[in-house]
Order: sequence, then C-alpha cells, then structure tokens
Amino acid sequence: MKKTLVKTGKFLSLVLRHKPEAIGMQLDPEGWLDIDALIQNAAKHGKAITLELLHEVVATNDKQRFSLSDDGLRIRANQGHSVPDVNLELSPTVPPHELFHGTVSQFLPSIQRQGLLKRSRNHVHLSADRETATKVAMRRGKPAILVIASETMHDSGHEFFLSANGVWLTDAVPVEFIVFP
Ligand code: HQG
Repeated sequence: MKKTLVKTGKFLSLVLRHKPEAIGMQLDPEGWLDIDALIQNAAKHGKAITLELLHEVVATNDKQRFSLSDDGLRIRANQGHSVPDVNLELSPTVPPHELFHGTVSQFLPSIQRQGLLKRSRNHVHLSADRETATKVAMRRGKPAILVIASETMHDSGHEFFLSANGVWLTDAVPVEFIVFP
C-alpha cells in the first residue's frame, strides 16, 4: 500500500506542479484542479486513482505536499511548481534570522557567481533548519549546506513567503546573503 501511496504522490506532483497537460488539464490561476475531473482525466490516461486513495495521499504525504480546498472539491500542490504564474495567494512573511539551502558541491562555483536561482521552478526553496536542507541535498549527492542571511536579505527589501507545508520561498538569493560551507 505504501508503494501505491508514494507512486500516486509522485503522479500528483507531476500533474499539480509541472505537467497538468499530461492528463489534458490546466491548473486554475491559484493552482487548483477539480478532484472529480482529475480522477476522470487520470483514468482516461491510464492512471486509476480513487477518491479514497487521493485523500490518503494528501493526509499521509511525508512532506504534506498537497492541500484540499475548504469545500473539499479541489486539490493543489503547496509549493514546487514549474507551471508558470501559479498564484499560491501567500502573503509576504518575515523570515527567521537564518534559513538553509541544501545543494551539492558541483553547483557551488556557479552559485558563487550567480547566487541562488530558481531554475525550472517558480521560486528558490529554502529550509527552516539544516536537517531538512540536508535531506533536500541528499536527493542529488553529498550535501553542501548554504546558510542564508534571510533577515538581512529581508531588511534589504527581498520578499519571502512561507508555503502551507513550511517551505520558505523567495525569488532569488544574491550571493552577498549566502554563507558558503
Ligand atoms: C541549484 C523537493 C547552479 C540548487 C525538495 C538546486 C525541495 C544552482 C537546483 C524542493 C544555482 C534546483 C526544491 C546556480 C540554484 N547555479 N545551481 N546559480 N541556483 N541551483 O529541485 O531546492 O520532494 O528546483 O541548489 O525537498 O533542490 O519535490 O530545487 O540543487 O523542497 O517536494 O539548482 O523540491 O521537494 O533544483 O528542491 P530544484 P531544490 P519535493
């Protein structure tokens, strides 16, 4: 069952963050999809999901990647989008003194030149603690953890947002706010 949950979570990440067109759909401006339509379109594209399974994925997902709308009819991803112009309706939020970004050593020379860029996603993703940043980095190899002077960066006029699942988001991190390992 766990395997099914993980596989379905990955499928939902693909559809709700990156490629709704994979099942012939389009996210609404705030990133939502109607759940009944999602289930129907997924089935048409060879992916059988029940409402019960979808609810279980939302409830048990390790990073709480998904939210249901208040009326329970729609679902969206909490962060991580590459679909352009998704408005998650997040308010600018004052960050803590420091935040963390997990990356790998081969990216460091480029980050030292350019700062942190959002690449294919809509934001740079930052973690509230070193442990989470380490897990993010381990997806790619041996972790290199950057410390971000987020309070100073905020004081200099950069906006921060906190996603519904606790990921800090910003547009870019200029190199002067990064402490390298
Ligand atoms: C790197 C996962 C060279 C950056 C995670 C990262 C996270 C640069 C990669 C979420 C660079 C982008 C996001 C520059 C940034 N030169 N490399 N100037 N600027 N990079 O996946 O932060 O499981 O888009 O260090 O847990 O790794 O999907 O971002 O290595 O929360 O829910 O470019 O994705 O969550 O990679 O991960 P990503 P990320 P999920």
